[in-house]
Amino acid sequence: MKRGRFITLEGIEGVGKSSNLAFLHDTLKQRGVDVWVTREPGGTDLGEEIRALLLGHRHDGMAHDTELLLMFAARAEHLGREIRPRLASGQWVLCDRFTDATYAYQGGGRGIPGKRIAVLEEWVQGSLRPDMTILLDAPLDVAFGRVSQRGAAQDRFEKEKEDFFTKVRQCYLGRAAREPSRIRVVDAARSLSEVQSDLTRLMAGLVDEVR
Ligand code: Z5A
Repeated sequence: MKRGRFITLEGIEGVGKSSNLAFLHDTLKQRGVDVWVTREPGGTDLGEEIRALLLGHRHDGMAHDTELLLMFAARAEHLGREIRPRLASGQWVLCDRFTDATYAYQGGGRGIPGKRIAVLEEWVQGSLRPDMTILLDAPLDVAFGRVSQRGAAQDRFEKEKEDFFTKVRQCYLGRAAREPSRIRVVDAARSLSEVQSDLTRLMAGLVDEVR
């Protein structure tokens, strides 16, 4: 049995992750791929409880290390209960955010050294890394302009200042420059149909690789 492919979707808020997750799912299904869609933090009962702690405002002053450890606690549960068994059974997994988000938000945004994040990455994931990461990238004003039209209440991360998201975006782009074959940058400032034609091409390449 061939191991399934592990695809992750990344970017700052408002770049269109949620909008394009359903599109990626449909595109893969149309090509005959059995794919499970999930998100981080979350994806399990315990992971969703941890997500509520991380995104809600009950613990607004949470220490940066606590935030980092909770991200990886949720990830350990997600990997152990869902992601690894599904990949091993041949199912593909499409995940809204994964460890690149930890490097970008807790590393770039909060300032935790990448080396410390790498220790946890190694501990929780071993050698498991996404086969492909799609980084939806857009300037802050474009992404935030879209979010502001949504008018929903802001979570603990969304409350951060512009400078925080500038560092998050720079960190994502720096990682993509260092790992261009895994992290594929898609210009998300364009229209949804232009973004989705790039996504279709990327998925077609991935499906062709395994056939
Ligand atoms: N986090 C972390 O810190 N460390 C970690 O390790 C992990 C996560 C795993 C989870 O939030 C938070 O957890 C996240 C980082 C942190 N916080 N932040 N910020 P999330 O991923 O669940 O939610 P989000 O990032 O805040 O996502 P979002 O606000 O829902 O944004 P989005 O999914 O990227 O955007 P969207 O909802 O698809 O699109 C926004 C609007 O734009 C919507 O009205 C669309 O119709 C519209 N849109 C989308 N694309 C286009 C285009 N191309 N043109 C025009 N309009 C568009």
